[in-house]
Amino acid sequence: MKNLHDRGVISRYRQYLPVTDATTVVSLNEGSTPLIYSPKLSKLVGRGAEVYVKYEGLNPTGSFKDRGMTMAISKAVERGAKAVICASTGNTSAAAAAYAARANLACAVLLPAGKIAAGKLLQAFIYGAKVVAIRGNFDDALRLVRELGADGRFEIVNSINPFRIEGQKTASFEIIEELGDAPDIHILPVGNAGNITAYWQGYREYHGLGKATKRPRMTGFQAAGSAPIFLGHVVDKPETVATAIRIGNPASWQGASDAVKDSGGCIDIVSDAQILEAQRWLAAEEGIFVEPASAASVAGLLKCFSNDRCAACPFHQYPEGAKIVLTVTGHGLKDPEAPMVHGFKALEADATMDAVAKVLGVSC
Ligand code: AN7
Repeated sequence: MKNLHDRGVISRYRQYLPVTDATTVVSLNEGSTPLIYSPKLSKLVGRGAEVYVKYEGLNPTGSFKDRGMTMAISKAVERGAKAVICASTGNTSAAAAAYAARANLACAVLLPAGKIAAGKLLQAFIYGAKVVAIRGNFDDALRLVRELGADGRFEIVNSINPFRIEGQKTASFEIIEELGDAPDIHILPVGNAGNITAYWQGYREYHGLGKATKRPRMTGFQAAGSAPIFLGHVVDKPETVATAIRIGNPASWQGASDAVKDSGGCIDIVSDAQILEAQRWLAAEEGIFVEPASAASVAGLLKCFSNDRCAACPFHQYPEGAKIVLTVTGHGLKDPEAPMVHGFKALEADATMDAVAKVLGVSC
């Protein structure tokens, strides 16, 4: 039978992942996402720099979570699990529900009530998960998931499951293969901090194998109202328009701190206004539509070239011709509401050439 999984991250990177012949691969052909050159961001950085956007919104469920979920669900099947569970700000639940559906596993998702973008909530429903809206935030939901998963009835597929991190590190492999080396600086949004931990692991592994001559400075951006790592303390009531990263007590806090410290990077913050403006800018200037949390990467890079950059900003000193990669983690269509702050409105016209020409400001 044709191997339907021959394009997923497990089949592509099998030798670097903890899978065996006993692992039944559950895949939707995730990964291999485009690394898109950004002329305008490259110009902003100057000095011959090349800036690339790793467009993770083009994964099967529209976010980077699919890379980790193919691993977590494949391993859950291998271990004989019958049901999986996760807490989520939306994207993890979408991915868990999809991969669980494919593997015939039951899936329960605990979501902060009223704080999930419309597209993500719809995904959990349509893929057939049991959706529980928690009267609390993501951190409350994750605490409950840890308790519910403790006795083995459910396999936890949050990023506290180490297989998730293993799968997500494959994004670094792809970047190194595509650029021929690691970039100098890598920028990404930070919420529960699993992804920055995973990228750093991937970069270290490929560097250790001689596939890269260097490792990038890992630079993470949190939303200003949900910035526990930046502030150095838990945030009890996290708030941000970027609901995906509305997290006050990240599970992989230590991993993020290590990545930043070991790589000479930093964790900084961007405001909701900066996030929404960067989201619009990336769509309107480069044709790349990402969700608000993902735009934190772009807002972060723009901040690095403003008067407001942080003391540890890697752009205080960077080499000529530097290569910079920004991960944009999720697709813009997941959250059709947040960008409407811009007040987009159609021009209206009667169905005549004259009327259309008039609103377009052209003559016919
Ligand atoms: C689009 O889905 O935590 O720092 O439960 O959906 O690895 O948490 C999502 C996180 C960035 C932050 N961008 O990544 C969840 C969840 C998007 C996201 C992040 C998330 P981590």
